[in-house]
Amino acid sequence: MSRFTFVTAGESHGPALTVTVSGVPAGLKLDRVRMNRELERRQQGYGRGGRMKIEHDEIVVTAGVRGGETIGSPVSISIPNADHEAWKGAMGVWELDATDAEARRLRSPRPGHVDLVGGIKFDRRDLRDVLERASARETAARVAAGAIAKELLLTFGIEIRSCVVSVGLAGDPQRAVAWPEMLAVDDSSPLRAIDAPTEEAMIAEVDKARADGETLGGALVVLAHGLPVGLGSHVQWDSKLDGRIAQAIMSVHAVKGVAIGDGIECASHPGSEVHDAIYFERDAGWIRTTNRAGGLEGGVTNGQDLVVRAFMKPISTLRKGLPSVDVDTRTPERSQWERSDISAVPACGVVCEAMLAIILADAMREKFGGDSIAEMTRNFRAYVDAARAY
Ligand code: EPS
Repeated sequence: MSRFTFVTAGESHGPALTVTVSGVPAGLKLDRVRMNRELERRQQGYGRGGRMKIEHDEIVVTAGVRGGETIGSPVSISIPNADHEAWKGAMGVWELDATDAEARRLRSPRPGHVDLVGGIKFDRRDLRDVLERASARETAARVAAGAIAKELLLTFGIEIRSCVVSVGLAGDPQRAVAWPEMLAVDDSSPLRAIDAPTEEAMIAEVDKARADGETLGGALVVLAHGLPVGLGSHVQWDSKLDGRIAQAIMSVHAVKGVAIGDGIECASHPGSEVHDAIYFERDAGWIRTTNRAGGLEGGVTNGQDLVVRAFMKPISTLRKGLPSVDVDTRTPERSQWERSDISAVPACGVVCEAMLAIILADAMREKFGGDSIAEMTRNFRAYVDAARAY
């Protein structure tokens, strides 16, 4: 199986998160430091909650890697939850402490979260059974899978980065971001914002939200750079890369909108202002001077930077709660608050990078196949040479 796919397991306060990635070719050298750095990036951001002070997420590889190199079998990674120690009574795998479990029971569902519908659907009276899996902690496992995808893409000179363009009312959700600007974003800045003055305004927004017991969403941009022409396909609905990317990004917790390139703005402009004119130059080959399409035409990469914009709603766990109902008594009750983030837009950006990396790694596997990196590289080079000669 040469497609790049993954499956995660794990509850937020259970023993560990795990992810199994299949379709990784043999011979891919993995950089453990770089992979752990991805997990660390996900934990950062002004406005994160107390949990991030407890966890120091690190990958424990349990399968598919030998001597730092993949061997073609599924790669399995676990990320232990340090906080499980404090939650053993309520989240033990084989035994529960009745008092602890009752104290940590979730009875008043959070509007906007899956608590209530998950409780009804899976017939769980303790909504914690739903909360635990729905928590955005699961994204640590996705970032681990994404880290493998990034390692694979890097072998072919493809890089992925993200930045935050708005938090609450600060910044501009539609701000265009070009690759050189993206490279200038300070990865260790509080919100990984596109520019410093906007970042200050974003920090002020988070402070105000904290004081008000509120939460905030925002918008982020993810770019992929160095892609070949021809990933994805126009011939069938589910092979179109834009659709696959939208699904992957939309599946990230709290993301409620996805756009490729100028996808939202172009709806209100005439065609001549939306499409990217095509030129041919002897040395450069097929080129464009604009990238409003965001690197995809007909669901196929055109060699320009892939531009994905994601819009995140405010996290539904508010300190001041929201109108809800106690599922036992069915009487009005504020939704339960437990430790959460005020805003997590930069972390969401890291998760979106991972999801985009996974979709692109899958598209690369689909196009170039091979069981080893060497074989995949031979196929890649032959195709790139042929495409250049077109
Ligand atoms: C998160 C871990 C969680 C939350 C957050 C993200 O840990 P805890 O519930 O122990 O505080 O901080 O989850 C949510 C925002 C959510 O809605 O569940 C993480 O590792 O990213």
